[in-house]
Amino acid sequence: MGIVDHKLNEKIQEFEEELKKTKYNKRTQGAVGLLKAKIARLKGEKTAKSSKKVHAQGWSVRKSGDATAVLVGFPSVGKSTLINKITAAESRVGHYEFTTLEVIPGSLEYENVKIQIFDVPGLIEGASKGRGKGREVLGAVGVADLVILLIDATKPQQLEAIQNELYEARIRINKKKPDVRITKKSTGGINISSVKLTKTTKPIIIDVLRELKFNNADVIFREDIDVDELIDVIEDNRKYLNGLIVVNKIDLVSKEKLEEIKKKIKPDVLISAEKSVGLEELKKKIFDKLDLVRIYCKEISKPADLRVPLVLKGQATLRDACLKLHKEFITKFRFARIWGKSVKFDGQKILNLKHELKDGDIVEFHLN
Ligand SMILES: Nc1nc2c(ncn2[C@@H]2O[C@H](COP(=O)(O)OP(=O)(O)OP(=O)(O)O)[C@@H](O)[C@H]2O)c(=O)[nH]1
Ligand SMILES: [Mg+2]
Repeated sequence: MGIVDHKLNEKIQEFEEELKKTKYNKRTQGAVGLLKAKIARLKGEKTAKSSKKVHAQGWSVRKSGDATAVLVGFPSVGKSTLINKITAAESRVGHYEFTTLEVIPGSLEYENVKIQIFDVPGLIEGASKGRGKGREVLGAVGVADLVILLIDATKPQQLEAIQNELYEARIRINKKKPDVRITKKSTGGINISSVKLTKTTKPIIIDVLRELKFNNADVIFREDIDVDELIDVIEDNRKYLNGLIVVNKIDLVSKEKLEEIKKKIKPDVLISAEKSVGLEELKKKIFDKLDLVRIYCKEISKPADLRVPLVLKGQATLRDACLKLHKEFITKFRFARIWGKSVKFDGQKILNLKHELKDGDIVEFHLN
């Protein structure tokens, strides 16, 4: 570590300690906001310095299939046991920690969709600062569409620790990107137009923007956000990913303990990978949470093959479908006839490529 890195780290630590000591209330919220902005700025400087290094150490992870999920959890929570059960992967399982040392991909076929699943080494506290294989694991998490947070039923406190590491690694789980637009300008100061703000104030926003080198900007808040979310928007390098909270090894705890866990961390699914309990429910939840749109293409006056969907993600349009099929489809597109939930009646003619498709739609393309 160079001398500059060292100084940066010291400064960051100093501010973080001050932040911890400061009680949050109306009177201190301005100081808290500014401290958070300062920490964000210093961390940004640090990353800019080390990003080259990190890149060279990263694994190359090849994505395949229709969507990718990654299993994240502390060492020995049963990630490899689980991937071996729900995919054809053969990842080593051990009773000791750090059995898995690289990314092991597996493939889960569900409802005619191919879901790639990554088994990765265990994450530990400090991972976001590079401890263990932290940076590499978090890098693999960043390319996934879904993060499966695997927690050991005998150690439910693991959830908070993992969420912290992901947060520090700029990954936001089950959150939408805030609807705030910042446009940088060369002069004119800071102009804010906004809905009613209840979690912060305009003077604080201005302080934070200035600290992060936005001295002239138009800022439009279309939703009520707090200072942390504001910093996320300003820095514009956060990843917003879907997440599932899964508790494993439920065979090791009593019914009462399990009820306690349910109340405390509100998991999406409870499983025992080793005893094959809850695995079908888990597969369904993975599929649902990926929010995929399956489209079935048909040729004119022929039925569609309902076994082979074209799989799109999230809010997919006809344009997205064209792009996935062949780039020429965009220029040659005349209209489509659609059967399914996205249209009012069967075989409706759609001319607009921006038309949003729904899961299960059957699409007949008419091209030039
Ligand atoms: N009782 C019980 N043991 C389990 C369960 N799932 C996994 N194990 C055991 O937990 C230990 C660790 O399992 P692994 O699958 O290697 O864990 P991992 O998360 O891949 O660990 P690392 O690769 O080291 O991060 C093994 O001894 C497994 O047999 C479960 O559902 N119940
Ligand atoms: Mg493993």
